[in-house]
Amino acid sequence: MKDKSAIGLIGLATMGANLARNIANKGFSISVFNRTTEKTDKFIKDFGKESGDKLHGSKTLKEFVASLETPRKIILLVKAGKPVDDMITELSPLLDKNDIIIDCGNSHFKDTERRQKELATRNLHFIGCGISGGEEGALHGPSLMPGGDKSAWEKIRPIFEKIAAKDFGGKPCVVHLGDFGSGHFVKMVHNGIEYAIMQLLAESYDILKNLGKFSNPELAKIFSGYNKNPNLKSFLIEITAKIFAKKDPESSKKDAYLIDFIKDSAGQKGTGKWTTEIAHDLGVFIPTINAAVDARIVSGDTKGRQMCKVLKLTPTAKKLTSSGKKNLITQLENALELSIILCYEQGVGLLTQSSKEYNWNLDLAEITRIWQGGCIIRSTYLKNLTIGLGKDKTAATKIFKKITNLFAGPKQKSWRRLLTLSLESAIPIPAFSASLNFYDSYAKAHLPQNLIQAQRDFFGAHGYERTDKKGSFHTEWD
Ligand code: NBP
Repeated sequence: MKDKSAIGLIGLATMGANLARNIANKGFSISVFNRTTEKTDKFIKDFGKESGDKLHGSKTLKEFVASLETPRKIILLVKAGKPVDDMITELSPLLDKNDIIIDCGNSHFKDTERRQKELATRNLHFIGCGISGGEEGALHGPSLMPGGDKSAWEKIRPIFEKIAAKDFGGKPCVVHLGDFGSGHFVKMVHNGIEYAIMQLLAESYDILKNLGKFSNPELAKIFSGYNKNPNLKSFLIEITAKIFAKKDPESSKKDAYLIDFIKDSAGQKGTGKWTTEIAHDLGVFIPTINAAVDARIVSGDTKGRQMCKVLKLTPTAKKLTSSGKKNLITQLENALELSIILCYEQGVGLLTQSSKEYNWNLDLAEITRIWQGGCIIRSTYLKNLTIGLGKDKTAATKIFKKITNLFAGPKQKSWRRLLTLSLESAIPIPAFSASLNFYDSYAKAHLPQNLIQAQRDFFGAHGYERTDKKGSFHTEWD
């Protein structure tokens, strides 16, 4: 290797390998290293020639570090948690003042803050950068959510802006979000929203399949139709339609669809759980995200579900007529539209509160803008949200009115009707119910928590506030 590489990357699993190829394909020279050397060798054998001579493999960390331009810029894409700390411990003694480590894994934002502070004591810069888009995004253009050291960001900016996806206006889906763990926090909230939308789509599938009795090819058509609605058009609905059309490659039967052979217990890695934990800590109401995390938990409780097979279900819904089936498709589209809008709303609520709590000064319009391309929750609705959260107050008010009107109209009626029908059919709809509860809780002038306050004062003398006078009051209730 004659010249030193512009950037380095450690961790050649799905994300790292594809991001390294993306960087090289965009014309930047990059050195790569992986703990297991065979993976590096295979990667260089498979893709070393893909972008001319831009990709270089290193067998040792020392060789890797020596191959980089200074200040060195090193992306980590290793498993989140202890592997990130282990890697930093091994790597940092080999680095020089002002070198930059960028953790692009799904790290917890508090770990990112700790790592940035520790490395700063050794004059090393640290950036915690969320990445979304899966393997395809990493290869062709992900949404990147960096937070941390601003001066270090300026040094990696030209590369990151080139490799990122583009928003609807053609700008790169990357921007420096704030200090410390802000980037990883924004990625965590992105994943929370992703959990909620995926759960709403899973419930839609259950309703259409078990209440509407639609076949897989019909489901593919229905979801493709939903994807024409400008408020629903999104990556997740697009792939959902494709999933129902996929034949089972293992089956000899011609009309066997893969979806019917997949176990019904979903996994989770932690970002969803972290989102619910932090929302409770900060006192932010994100019921659809919470419901989605719970739904994955119950789906994974295969033992408990097996034991509960003795429980009897007594659905009361009638079989749908053909016009009932047609109505169901529309009712579901309306319910999905409103419920998904509220998933984004809950995420934005959590970001707003975290920004205040941690002094990040997050630009919400910019966050929703960088989610417009490359990431898993990309959708055309985000265009509205970016305007609604932007600095042009007239445009924001117009969008806000448009969205509020959407909720006030007949779509709300069909949302309620759909939920009733699903409950009467014994179809669990935790995310749909949570979304409607979110709406009703904010829209209602009075909540019944006056009773909770009275109960707390009754048994614990906690006091209560009155609606007609200022101050705290206590009553001897008994
Ligand atoms: P994984 O999360 O599966 O991690 C595998 C990589 O970590 C391999 O390169 C492995 O090296 C390395 N590694 C491990 Br495990 N322990 C290590 C250690 N102690 N020291 C050094 N290297 C170690 O890979 P991934 O799915 O590509 O994800 C990478 C990061 O990106 C994760 O934080 C993930 O949560 C995040 N992310 C993933 C996706 C996705 O769609 N997969 C999307 C967005 C973000 P080895 O080859 O020697 O075992």
